[in-house]
This record gives sequence, structure tokens and C-alpha cells, in this order.
Amino acid sequence: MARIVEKINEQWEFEKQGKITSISIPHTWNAEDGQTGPDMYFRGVCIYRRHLKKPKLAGGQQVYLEFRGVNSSAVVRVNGKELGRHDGGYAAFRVNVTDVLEEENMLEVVVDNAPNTSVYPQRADFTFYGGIYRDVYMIIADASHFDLDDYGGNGFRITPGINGENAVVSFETYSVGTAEKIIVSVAGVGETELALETVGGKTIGKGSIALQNVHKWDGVEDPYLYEAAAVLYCGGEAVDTVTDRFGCREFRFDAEEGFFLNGRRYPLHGVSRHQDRLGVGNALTQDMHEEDMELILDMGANSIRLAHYQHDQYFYDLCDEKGIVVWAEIPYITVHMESGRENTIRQMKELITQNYNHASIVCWALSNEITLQGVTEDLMENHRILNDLVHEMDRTRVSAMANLFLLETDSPLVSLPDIRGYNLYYGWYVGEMEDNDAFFDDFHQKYPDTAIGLTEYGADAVITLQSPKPEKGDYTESYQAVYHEHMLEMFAARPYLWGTYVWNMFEFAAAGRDEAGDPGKNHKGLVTFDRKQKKDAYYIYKAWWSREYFVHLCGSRYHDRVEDTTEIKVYSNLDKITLYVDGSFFAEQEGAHVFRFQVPIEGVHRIKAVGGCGDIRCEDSMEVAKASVPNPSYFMSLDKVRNWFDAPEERNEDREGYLSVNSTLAEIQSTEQGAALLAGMMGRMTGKTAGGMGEGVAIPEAMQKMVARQPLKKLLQQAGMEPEPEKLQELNRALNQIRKAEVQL
Ligand code: GCB
Repeated sequence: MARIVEKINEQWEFEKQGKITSISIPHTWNAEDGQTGPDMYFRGVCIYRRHLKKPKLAGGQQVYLEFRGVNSSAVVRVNGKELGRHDGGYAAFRVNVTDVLEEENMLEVVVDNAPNTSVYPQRADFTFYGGIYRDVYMIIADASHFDLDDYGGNGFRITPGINGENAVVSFETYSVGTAEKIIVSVAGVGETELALETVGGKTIGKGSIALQNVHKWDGVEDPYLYEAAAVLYCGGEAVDTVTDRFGCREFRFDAEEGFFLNGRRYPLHGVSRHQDRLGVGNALTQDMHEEDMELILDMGANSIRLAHYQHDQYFYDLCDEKGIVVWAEIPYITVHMESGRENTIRQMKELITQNYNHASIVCWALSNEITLQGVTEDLMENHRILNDLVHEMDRTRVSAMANLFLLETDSPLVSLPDIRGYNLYYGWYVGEMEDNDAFFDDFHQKYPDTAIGLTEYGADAVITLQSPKPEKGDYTESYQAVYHEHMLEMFAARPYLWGTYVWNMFEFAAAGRDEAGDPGKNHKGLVTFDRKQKKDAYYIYKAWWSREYFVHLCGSRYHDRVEDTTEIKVYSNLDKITLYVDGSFFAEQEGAHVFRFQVPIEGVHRIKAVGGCGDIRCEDSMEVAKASVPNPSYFMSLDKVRNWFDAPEERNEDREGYLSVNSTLAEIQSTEQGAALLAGMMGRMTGKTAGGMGEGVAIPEAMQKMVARQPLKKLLQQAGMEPEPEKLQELNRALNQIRKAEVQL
């Protein structure tokens, strides 16, 4: 009898702190409190219950429950008997419930997202939404079936190997019970009977099929997928079938020329994605996954870093179908836990077993910014084990790591995985945009034979905040756009970069944050948390990466403008833009990507930008108005601080010869009293940024110097730690009492 798979998302009961409600899966209990910050979301135990009727079973059929994602730990009970446990909120797992089934049954899943010291992630810049937030299935399989107990995999591994115009595709199946024969077929190509051997009570089937003139999976241009089916025969009957898709492609990372797909240069134009969205958390529908994919494709990206954990199978499927190259990773992140090793190994085994057949995936990443508190021998060993595991489980892909910018490039950890990637936030948290350029120039010069990529970079922008003079740390849409303009120019000048990944495609919840008047979120997204608005920076990527012609006027949300002559900026992938003001021709400009026009304004103006190519005509229009005073909604709380500095009656005047909030960190630290004041203040404040991510940070010397040169007020602002105006004034008063010392940097 063939396998029966039934989705059981409906008719669940949910109990939180004694209160019971009816719900359907996908579900999270942190959809609201996980997104409003700071830090106040419910992390604890909740229970899901569902009535289960025993299906009709014959001849030793087995019943499994499959959970596609339960965050973070789960205990599965049927009729009060514990049948399985799972630690880790992002991989699928199954539980065999056959033996305890009665006619009527009570299924109970106890879910726990409370902090602990052994299940990753525990400390990271995103919300750990609790719940059964992906689909649940009941699977009824014949006594003989493809393995359902192998780290959530489907018991069918497909490994294509390309040889010139042809390919040989190898198949491996894992099954339990009796297998008389196993036949694998590839739709439109042919079939083969696998050679079977029994190892440890399980049957392993092996075989291959040759593909003449292989149709390659060729990225976004031609993401061709083959379909394969494995059929298990027992008693002369087909008793179980699994199907999957695969793609035939070759890739490599080159130190000088970057990423290659199927033998040609194919720079990875990437974005990172967190799965959650506004009001929904991680409990997504298929439509939501599809919308994310459409937004990413529309921008012209060809690669996604699926951060910082295993994503939904449906999304990897979409990546296969659309030709997106994927970086996959486990949530071994921020801080190494000595008691978490087993969990990292398990999560890596699940990630690889469950996703092995996806053509889109090219690497398995061991960890992200794991060295925040430094490198210990236990951390090194954990990484060596994971790195070996990746190689043992998959000979066709590479291991990877996303390094914290503080990790010295000569650390043995950097050279451990097969490929290198750094997360850099110069131009946002520390340093200037140009420091990114310098970092890669230095790296490339020092390690000319090592391929290097940029695994994260970005700047926060709250969509309402606008500025004619964008500055690092101001949270404006305007600065974010300028920052990304720079980054794209710098990539173009460094073709050796194998890939770059914007942090982040979408805004996401980070319960530990409290910034720019919108707590609980990370605002680095190019698209808002609700997916409804594309920030200007989205279009600079589109201008560089997309071939679909468009014209975009920046600053459409910057309506009220105080300057007499305002800059009208246009992003486009066309090479000539004509600007019209109030219906009349204003100017025409030839160029690439960014077009700037200086337009005098008085009163209200209608602005239109037009570009074209052949029969195609693209345009965008907006309204701007001359304002006599700044519109306060463009600055929010940040500007209060700034305006307050500007107001003469309350200005934080520097007292000659004494410290102030405008003194650099080095100046303050070089005095005993200043250092003490700072230490006390930092102790109180670090918990506010990114969920206390700054605690215990090991900062290398070069970085300390860079930080030390920054004025305190700026540093606090950039770190999202700026105090209320009164507190800042108080701090300034205290610093004004301390005499400056001589500083040597
Ligand atoms: C990082 C982390 C990421 C954060 C990001 C940020 O380096 O890998 O999880 O969200 O920085 O925005 O600070």
C-alpha cells in the first residue's frame, strides 16, 4: 500500500499559562510581543493538543507525525506517553506513534522557548518566536518504507556529477523492512534498479543514471530541474514511493575572479533573509514565502543567504525553481556554549540530510559571528568537528563561516572552512563606509590565493526618517541609500569578491533592540517588515542588478524640504534620464545607476523622471514642497537630541579644558574619573543594544583605536544607545567636571 500523507494543521488547542484557545497551525505565541521589544516577550512552556483518530492500519503499517518546525524544544506525547523529544527550532523531525495508538487519542506537544545553555540559538539579534510554526503531517507508511527516522530526511539522496556535456546521477536510498527491489526513475530520461545491501538492519540502495546532453541548472537564467522517483517493492507490490527534484550544476570559488557557475563567472548578488514578518512572526503561509521570493527576484538578486537557521522546505524549493544560489546555515551564533556541541552536530546533520537534494544550495555554514567573546579551544574543536562532518556528509559542497569583523584575519578559525566570509558594518556601527574598501584591499593583498566574500553589511533606516544631509547613525532612509550606493560601487571595483549579502532584505524582529522610536526591530531591511514598502535603497540594487527597465525617484517620502535648492536623485538601469518640474522640461542627464539634479524649489512642485530604451518608456513622479521649518516627523527622537544640542539656551557647551559628551572615547578613558564614569555607564547600558549582544565583547587593538577616535555622543548614537536628552545633559554635566588629560593615539 502506498504511503498516505495528511496535513494536520487544523483543530488544535493551545494552552499558555492556563489559558486555552483554539488555533490552527502555523502558530506562534510571540507574533505580537516578540516584535515590540525591548526584551519583553514570553519565553517559556506552552502546550498544543489535538485529538487524533487512529487511521485504519493493515499489515504492520506505521504512523509517523512529522513536524516541519517547532521552536525551540518539543516533547511529543500521545495519550500521556512521551514518544519523542526534539531540540532545535528550525529543522523538521518525526515521531513514530504507532505502538501507543488507540481508537481515540490525545496528541500533546509541549513546546519550550525558554532560555537554556545547550540549544542554539540563545543569544542573537532576532526574536526566538515560540510555537509549532510550520506544518504538521501524519504519515502512514507500509512496514517497509524509505527511512523516516534519519534526521528528518526522506531516505533518498541524489548526487549529480557533470562531465562535459553529460552527467552521471548517483542515487542512494535508505529503507527499513524488506526491499525486494528499488527502482529509481528520472522523468523523461529512464530508470534503473538499485543494488541493495543491508547495513545495521537498514537497506541501502545504490545506482546511477547517465544523462546525455545534460540540461543544466543554470541560475536565474535557466533553473532546470529534473524529477526523480524511488519506488520500493515488497511482495511484488510497490509499497512506498518518494519523489524529489535535482539540478545539475558545477560551481567553484576563485580567489581572483569570484564565483563560477557552470564554468562561467557568476558574481553572487545576494541578500540575507530572516523568515519572520509583522504581526505574523514566523508562522508563515506559502503565499508569504512566495511574496518574499518575488520581491527578491524583482530587485535582481541571484543569491540568498538564508540566515541564521534552517528555513522552510518550501522556501528552498522556491530557490531551486527560481535559480537562486543559496548559503545555508545552522543557528550556531554569537556566543559559543560549551554544553551546546551535541546540538550543533545534530542541527548540522538535520540541515544536510533534509536539504541535500536542493540544487540551489552551494555551502553549509558552520556558524555566524561566533567569536563575539573570543576564540577558545572548545570553540575551535567544535568547529573542526562540524567542518569534518560537512565534508563527510557532502562531498559536493563547501563548508563556510560568517566571521565577526573583530575576528583577526590570521586566526586559524578563518582558514578552517573551505570558503571565507566576513560580516562588516563599517559605515554603520563603526568606522566609515570606505573602511569596507580598505578591509578587502588589505585582505586580498595579504591572501591573494583565498576567495573572500562579504556575508553581511547594512545600515538601519526607519522609512519615515528623512534628511537632506544624511549621516551615519541617523536612521534615515536617505543615509541607507547613500551607504548602499557606496557599497555597490566598491563591489564593482573588486571583482574578486565571490559574493555579497545585504543585511537584510527585510526588516525583522529583534526583541532586544530599542532604536529610533520603533523598539523590537532591526531596520536594516531594504523592504519594510510588513513587505509593503520598498525603501529607496532597494532601487539602487535594482539599478545595478536587474535587467527589467525602471525609473525610481528617491525621496518621495521626503516631501517637505527646507533647502532652497533640493537634490532630486533618480535610480535607474537606463542610461539617460529626463527630469520634468511642474510639467516642463528641467534637464537631461546621461549616466549609470544614479542621476542627480539640483532643483530650486518654492511652493509645491510636481517632479517627473522619464527614461526609455527602444519602445520602452519608464517614468516615476512625486511631489515636493518648500517648507520654512523642518518637518519634525522626519527626525523623531534622534533629532530631539540633535535639536536640543542646537538650541542655544540648552546647548551642551564644551567647557574649555574639560571633558564633554563631544570628547572622544580615548580622551575620556585617559582620565581616571572619566574611565570610571564610562565603565559604570556601559555596564548599565549594554543590555539595551541587540539584546545585550555587546556584553563581554573581545575587541582587537586596531578596532579599539578606531572606536577610541569617535566622540562619545556619536558612539552612543550609532550603537542605538543614545540616552534621553535629560540624561545626556546629566552625563555632560558630569563630564564637564573632569579635566582633560593629554592623549596619544
Ligand atoms: C550581525 C549579525 C546579525 C545582526 C546584524 C545587525 O552581524 O550577524 O544577526 O542582525 O549584525 O544588524 O547588527
